[in-house]
Amino acid sequence: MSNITKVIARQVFDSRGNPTIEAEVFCKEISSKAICPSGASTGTYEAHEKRDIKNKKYLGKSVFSPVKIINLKISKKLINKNIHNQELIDSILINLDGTKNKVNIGANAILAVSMAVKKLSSKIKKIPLYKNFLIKKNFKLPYPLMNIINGGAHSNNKLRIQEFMIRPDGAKSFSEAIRMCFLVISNLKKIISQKGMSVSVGDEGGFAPMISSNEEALKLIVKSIKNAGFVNGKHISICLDVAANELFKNKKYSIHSNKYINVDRTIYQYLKLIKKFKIKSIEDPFSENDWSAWSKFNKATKKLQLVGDDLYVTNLERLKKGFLYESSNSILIKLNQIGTVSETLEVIKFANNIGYKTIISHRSGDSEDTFIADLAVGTNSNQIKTGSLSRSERVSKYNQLIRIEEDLPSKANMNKL
Ligand code: 2PG
Ligand code: MG
Repeated sequence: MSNITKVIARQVFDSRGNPTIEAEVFCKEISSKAICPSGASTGTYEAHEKRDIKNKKYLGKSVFSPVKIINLKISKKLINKNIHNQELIDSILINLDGTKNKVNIGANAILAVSMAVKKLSSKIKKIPLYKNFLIKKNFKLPYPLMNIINGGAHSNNKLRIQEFMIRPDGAKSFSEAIRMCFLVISNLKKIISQKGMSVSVGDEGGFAPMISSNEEALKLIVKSIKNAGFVNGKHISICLDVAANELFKNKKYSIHSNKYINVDRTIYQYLKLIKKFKIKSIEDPFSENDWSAWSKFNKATKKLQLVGDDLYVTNLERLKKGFLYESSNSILIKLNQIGTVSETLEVIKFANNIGYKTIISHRSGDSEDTFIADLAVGTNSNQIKTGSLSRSERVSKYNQLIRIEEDLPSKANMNKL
């Protein structure tokens, strides 16, 4: 009953309308499916996303070749393997590929299968997915980091910072956290439309008004927090993802304006912004290879949550380096940056051991798959970043967390920030 009998895959589409992979794993007539997400502002050290670059019919974006690899090669290797033995299955997938960055089979093919295996294992055990990870009891819910203004590579406005987020620090339950975000977002929508700007949304569901200054975006958020009846920095905190890889040239950064300035001046500008807008968390303030800038900034900002995304790419070796250099105090976790569930869990365990916070994250190209909601609860992660309260591929993760909250015994169950 718990041995794999079949693995199949198909090309489906993500929230940006690009092709992606859905894998389906079977134990006799029972099956589970999983869809691989895809990023836009990707780190250089991420595992490889395999596409049919020569197939002009889909502008080089189709995934028929990795789908074929699943149908023909992976399926053969996994038949008769015990569905509950995730580590063995993941190591078979890793070895079948045989490269460091999973360039042969593609991390997208491997991950879709790896997640489907995890899902089917919990289905056969008849337990919810969140109970099939690291934590076995005393489950807590993560704080949502909601990206309410989209810029950078996720929109076509001129905002340099990619994500302007809110985190409802004052919430005592997950449903209360969502209510607080809902109120801020509703007020933000009102303010933006009163200014005569469009309230259409970017890739992650946040508004993407045609503004160009970071400060202008931050002022809109501060006002919407106030209009919602909350205090910025107390009930709601402002958090950023700069995605600085995109704003880096010749050792200089163009984060605060379109002028490129050096690291020291960039840090000085950050410190001013943090103070003025009570910013609590910044992700990727510097580029993925600028380790010394990260360490300098970490020393200069003791209380700030400093999050490595493109810096670590959910990779154990890079996290160890960051720990050595004291580069940050938190790590963003994205399954498809590394490519298997087991490797992701290993990185989370290591982060826990060194006292780093873990933030589970979506990708800007995502799907109806809600795997990461369960992953956040099952690994006791403090936070989850999965866009705004719009676009179903974002809201589906929040809705899944609402269901998990209902499933848990007590309502006062938020994780510690
Ligand atoms: C990020 C992510 C998700 P992308 O930079 O953190 O918000 O974006 O998936 O485009 O890398
Ligand atoms: Mg990021």
